[in-house]
Amino acid sequence: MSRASLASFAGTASMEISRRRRLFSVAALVLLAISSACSTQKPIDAWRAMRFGMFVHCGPVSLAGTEIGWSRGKQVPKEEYDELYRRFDPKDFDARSWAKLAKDAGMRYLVLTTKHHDGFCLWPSRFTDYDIANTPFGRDLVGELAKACRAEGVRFGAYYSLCDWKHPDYPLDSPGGRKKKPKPNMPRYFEYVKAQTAELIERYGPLQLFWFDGEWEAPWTERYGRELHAHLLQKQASILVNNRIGKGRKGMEGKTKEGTLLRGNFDTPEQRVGSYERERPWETCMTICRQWAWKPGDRLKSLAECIRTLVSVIGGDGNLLLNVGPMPNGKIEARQADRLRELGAWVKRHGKAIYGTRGGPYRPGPWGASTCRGRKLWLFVLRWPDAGPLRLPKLDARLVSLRSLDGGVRAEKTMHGLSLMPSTKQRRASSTWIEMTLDREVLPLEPVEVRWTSGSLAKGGRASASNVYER
Ligand code: FHN
Repeated sequence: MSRASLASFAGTASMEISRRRRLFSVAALVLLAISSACSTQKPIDAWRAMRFGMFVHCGPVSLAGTEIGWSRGKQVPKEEYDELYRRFDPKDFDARSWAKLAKDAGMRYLVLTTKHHDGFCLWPSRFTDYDIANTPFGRDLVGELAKACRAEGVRFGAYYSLCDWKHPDYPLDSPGGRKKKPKPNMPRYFEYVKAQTAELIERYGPLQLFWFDGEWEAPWTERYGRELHAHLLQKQASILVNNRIGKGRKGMEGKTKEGTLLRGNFDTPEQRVGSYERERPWETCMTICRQWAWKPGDRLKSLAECIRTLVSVIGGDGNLLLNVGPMPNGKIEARQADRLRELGAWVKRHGKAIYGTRGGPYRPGPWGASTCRGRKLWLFVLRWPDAGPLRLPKLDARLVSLRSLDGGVRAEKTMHGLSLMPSTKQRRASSTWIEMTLDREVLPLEPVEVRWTSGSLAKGGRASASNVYER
């Protein structure tokens, strides 16, 4: 190669190197910006963006196949229930497989019952002998699962019951406290709660959250809640807590109204889809079967039920915490695991319309639900009218484009908004996914009801006024 061409080759090469260096530094700056944006995201916003988690109700009660806590002194005599731990040996427990199942299900966080109302502790606690260290299993189930979740990139949270029907210092010995303990000492029990929750953070933290429960019973007070919250924030400033740390939760609707009572970071509707709410974070907790803990032959929710629940919850701007109850051998029952993997495949396909989205602006209803992010708006049509189109009311925005990602839908702009007409085949589909692009950010738009007429007129049934779906 001549000197001249060598020089020009070298010149080109050095230009190429500096071009790559420039590209690399731009890429590095972009990554830095993304990572700093993520790291500056508030914990509650990061949690809400995850939208979907796994709840796990686990304990020696799985040997009886009855409900955790609640069956103590009912289906299972207290003395027998309190001795189950001596036989508790989940030999096939594999923390990594639980964490991987959560991930395969599309669940971005996992909440484990570290201590339920029965008082048994799934970790070797310095403050009690009624714990996993004193079972044939002997291993630190909480520690192994926290580690496995970290390895799988699944955030880990601890369910902890504030009531404890076994602990001698907690005044009540059963739901509603039919009988009192002989020498209760609630102030000392409160110290035990503080010590154990601090122990869970120190041993397994940083935890994403504490999922408190059992607050409804008389011995727990707002004052205890406030003191416990301050105590935990001192241990871990980023810790999230649900509204059950205080006394304001209204039943299974799970909301703590704005006011003087301690609300924690999110509300907790239980075994139901929470009402549409975008101001206050909330999470529906629900069983994939009927029982929270393991029950042989329990009824398992269908895939369609799981999808409808997930869509309706995130469409209402909530998170879904879907519960499994592991078997006494430590495995999650194959049919529950299969259902979760089926659900995971659906979630994976629809992920861009789930993770990091907000609910609305079309409010959820029998028709389905919607989510949004930026100028994108996604519809999940879960049930078309029996005949005719689904009519969507006007939004205060211009529709730039619409794509039916499952096909089979014809869209028409009308003076009232949008008319979506499915093909015969699509009308029977369990879910139809449609992506819309608007001319502006979607989140600020005023939410609207979708007037959904089941089309019973088509069957000559009684005239059904259009059903505005009230949550
Ligand atoms: O009594 C518990 C029940 O066992 C379960 O843990 C649910 C989950 O949130 N919470 C309580 C019932 O409200």
